[in-house]
Amino acid sequence: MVHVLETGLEFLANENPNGKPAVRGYNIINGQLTLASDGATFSSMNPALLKDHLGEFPLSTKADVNAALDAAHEAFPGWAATPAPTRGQIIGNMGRLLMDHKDAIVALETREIGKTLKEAAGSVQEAIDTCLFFQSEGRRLYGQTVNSELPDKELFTYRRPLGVCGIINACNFPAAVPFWKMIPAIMCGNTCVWKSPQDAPLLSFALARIMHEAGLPNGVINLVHGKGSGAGQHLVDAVDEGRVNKISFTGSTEVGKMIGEVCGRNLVSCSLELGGKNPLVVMPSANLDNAVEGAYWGGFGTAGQRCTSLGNLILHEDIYDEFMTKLMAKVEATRIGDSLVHDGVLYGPMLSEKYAKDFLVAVEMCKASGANLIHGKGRISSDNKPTNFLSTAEDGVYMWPHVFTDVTEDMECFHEEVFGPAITICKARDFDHALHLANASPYGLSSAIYTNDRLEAYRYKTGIKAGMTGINNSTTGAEAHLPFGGVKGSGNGTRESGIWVIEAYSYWHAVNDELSGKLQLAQMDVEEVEMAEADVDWTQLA
Ligand code: UN1
Repeated sequence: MVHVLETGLEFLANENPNGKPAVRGYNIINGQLTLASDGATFSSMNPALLKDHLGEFPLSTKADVNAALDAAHEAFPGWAATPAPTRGQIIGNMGRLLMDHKDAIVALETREIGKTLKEAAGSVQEAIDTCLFFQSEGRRLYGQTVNSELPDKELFTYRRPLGVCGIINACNFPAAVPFWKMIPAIMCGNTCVWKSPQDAPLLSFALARIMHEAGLPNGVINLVHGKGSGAGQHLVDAVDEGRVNKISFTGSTEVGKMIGEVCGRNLVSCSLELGGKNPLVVMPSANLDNAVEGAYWGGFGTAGQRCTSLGNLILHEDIYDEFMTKLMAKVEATRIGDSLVHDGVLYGPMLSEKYAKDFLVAVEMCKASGANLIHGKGRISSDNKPTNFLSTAEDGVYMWPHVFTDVTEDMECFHEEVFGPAITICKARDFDHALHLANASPYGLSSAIYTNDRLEAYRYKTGIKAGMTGINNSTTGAEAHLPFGGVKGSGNGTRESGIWVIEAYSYWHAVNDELSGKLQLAQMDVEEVEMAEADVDWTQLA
């Protein structure tokens, strides 16, 4: 076993059509490169060029996850005792290294999950922003001094780390989201076992190496690759075994509920960022061109594979026809392809074959719901492709943009998240109806309204039940220093990002220091203040 920084990259012999190498990927446990205990591996493939093999990665076993947990437990006391400003300095180094390597990391993200270069750059920038924010948070991590009700006694509060955190993220924001989780976790003094997303192991491996290069001590972040149902499940099972003090998960509502149950029965804290069916309302006073831009981007940017992507588009009946004409002109002209090869594409392939398969099932569900499919024909192929499809269809997993109209509240597709390039459109009679529809799905992650009526905007932001709301903006676009998360089926109320996330990775420790040299009992030995008698009749002044 060698330390992660003592080696270069190890390349495999196979030849890829784009001339790019495939690597031997490793877990990183206690700073060491390790394979799966039984030697099993899985492949990472480029979804825009399915013959492009990025590498082979360990299919981690229970023993591997346990080894990672051992390392995280061992590293915990030393890391928790490291001054928070020093922890912050290492995090700052991570941000600076990411800036140095940004172009390569961005291209790698695009190669591994097919996001456009522009969007991959956004995701990597969000990771950088998170590092720069938490670098200085290491110099704060404030507690309070609190006045005691007794003399010669001081009260204090301190933030303490929770211990070993299990980190499980989805592959759609493979740089931003794990950094949202692990950077505040380690800033607070926790250590982590990170189960990388099955469809983004190489990017995760690169990021974990950069973290070590930044000065991260061994064992503070331990990376294990594998499947959600394999290594991910082993990590969750370890909660039942008393070996995990926190789980942070981004993924489906179904899996999130299972994790919440396991954590709940063990009284272990969990952060859950789950699905969404994000509504966007357009009212007659809106700037329609601007609203069309926002809806189009929210629905089809990232091939609709953000948890903040537009779900239900709710159009006021007075602007419905005009809006639809403008929207469909854009949808029909959508440029789709591999952004490593073509400029100006709105979206690339699905994140992987698995996401493509699930998306096609969801499209069938929308049809079966009774929604009216006015645009979109499933998977793109050479003889079934939209006008501005730029790549060779069979090279990757590409989907048409899909538009469903005449969607009503009683339909399954109104309530179910469709993770991919599809929007479901409803008509609203008036503002109250639009707000009702916006609140009627089981989710509450993001939401948006386009209006130039200030009272409507006010009523929307006070009436909507969602973790995030855009006014005259699309449903996406969270920033690294604002709280990110949802309510209802979108999560358990915990937040990522900004100062708010610190609550998720620390607990408050109240300390009292009795200086009087005697036992003074709170509530009981507190001197009572008598009120004085005064004889003024204030009614004389009235
Ligand atoms: C996600 O899809 O899990 O606001 C995260 C946004 C991004 C983050 C999305 N900044 O869409």
